[in-house]
Amino acid sequence: MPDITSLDNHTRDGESITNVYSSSFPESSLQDVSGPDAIPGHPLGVKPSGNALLAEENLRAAIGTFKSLPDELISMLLESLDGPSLLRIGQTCKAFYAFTRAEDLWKALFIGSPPTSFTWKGTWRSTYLNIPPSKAAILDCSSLYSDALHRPFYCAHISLDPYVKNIPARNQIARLSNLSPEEFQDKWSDKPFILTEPVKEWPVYRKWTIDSLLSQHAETVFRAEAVDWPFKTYVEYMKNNSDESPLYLFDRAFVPKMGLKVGQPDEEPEAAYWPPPCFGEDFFSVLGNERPDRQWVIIGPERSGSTFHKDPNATSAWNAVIRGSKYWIMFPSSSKLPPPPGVYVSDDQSEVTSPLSIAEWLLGFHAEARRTSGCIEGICGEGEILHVPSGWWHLVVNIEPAIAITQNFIPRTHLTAALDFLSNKADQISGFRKDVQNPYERFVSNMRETHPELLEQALAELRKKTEGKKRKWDEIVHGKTEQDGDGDASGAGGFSFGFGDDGSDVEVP
Ligand SMILES: O=C(O)CCC(=O)C(=O)O
Ligand SMILES: [Fe+2]
Repeated sequence: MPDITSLDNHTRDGESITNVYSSSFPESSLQDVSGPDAIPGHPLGVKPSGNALLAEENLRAAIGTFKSLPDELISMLLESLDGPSLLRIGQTCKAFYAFTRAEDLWKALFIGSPPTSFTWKGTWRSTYLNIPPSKAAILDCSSLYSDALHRPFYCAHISLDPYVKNIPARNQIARLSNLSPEEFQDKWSDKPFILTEPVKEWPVYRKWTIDSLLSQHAETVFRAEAVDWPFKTYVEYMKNNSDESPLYLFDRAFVPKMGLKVGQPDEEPEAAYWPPPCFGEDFFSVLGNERPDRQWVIIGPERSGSTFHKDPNATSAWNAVIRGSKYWIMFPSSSKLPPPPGVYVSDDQSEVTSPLSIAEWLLGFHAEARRTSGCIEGICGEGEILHVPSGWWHLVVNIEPAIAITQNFIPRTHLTAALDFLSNKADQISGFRKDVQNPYERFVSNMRETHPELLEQALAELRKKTEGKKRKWDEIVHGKTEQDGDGDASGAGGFSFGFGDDGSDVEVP
């Protein structure tokens, strides 16, 4: 880590400022600045851009030639600087000081060259520069007006209540005490639901708290997005950060790392937890130790969570909350349905683009999503487990600090979807070890040995689906070509035609 502390030797001279929100946030999202959920003033006093209209002074005037660039571009240019350069440019004027205080810049520097040993100090900047929090300068930048600088701070402090409360009855996720394997297979494998009983039987439900994990695993290194930190460091981070998108601990190797035993209690008396029997078999287990990643421990502070995605390899999943609670918002998907509001998908569905943070999505799209048909919402509380059916979109946010275990699986009813994915979306397959070549062929060959009849049924279903889509394609292409009267249905003349939907489940030749 560079020794650049001396460049940050300013004195604290900020004061708390009541914010006036610009028109870039929807009115419904404005917070009552005097209520219990009041958003604190920006630490440097930066205000939203709209305030510049009536301001007498504007610190931006001092940035010279850079004045002609939008704030977002200035921030992007700063991303190419190293720590000492950021500190130097931050000393040229208050406006650049505020720009160079953006936490994302320091987070990227930290992740790009992680120090071998460090103590979390409440911000990425203080941690990277190794500055005691009391020594970090706070200049008064209250005459600087920038949505780009203010928005991440605002998003890190909005109350989640308006989004997670008052869920309309029509959207409420089903809540059941438990299910039998038959009920799951016959009625529930395509629907999200919450079970309130099974997790309460697990030893980890009785034993795990952040403190109990800390006492046993303080030095155990877990993966949290791009970093591998000892648990004690992650807990320091969890308890003291103001990130818009808090770093999320998501570790797929927690079972061996924590020395856990997993299995049904009649077979494994020392099991720490077991998949609820209602979910039935997981056909990926035919791959033995060549199966893709399947289970994760997930730990994060309030506001951490997962932006919209579908689970890998067309698997279904369960997600069990051991401590805390999670708000879920989910949508079914099909080639005929658009993705959820504010989510954009490439034609082959390989790339999903949604606003950068969960808070920004909630501010901008939640109201529309709640009105959209198919929307399912719910809160999965401590000791409850939620089912995510194969192919469903979901966004999840922790309403309080949470510990969860999740597991992905292929149930009988989604075997065809998994075969379809593995054979037709080979470029999107994920979670397999690099040395596992051609997962589709391996899966089919192991299924043929262990479950030949089921495999034949699923492959026949897949062929039927593929032929149906091909027929539809031919009808549309031929119909269009005949109507156009050019007489050439081969398409060789450069005529190209798309369904215009978000991508079919089966590639059409
Ligand atoms: O608990 C969460 O954040 C949800 C995790 C999730 O969706 C996943 O593991 O796929
Ligand atoms: Fe997921």
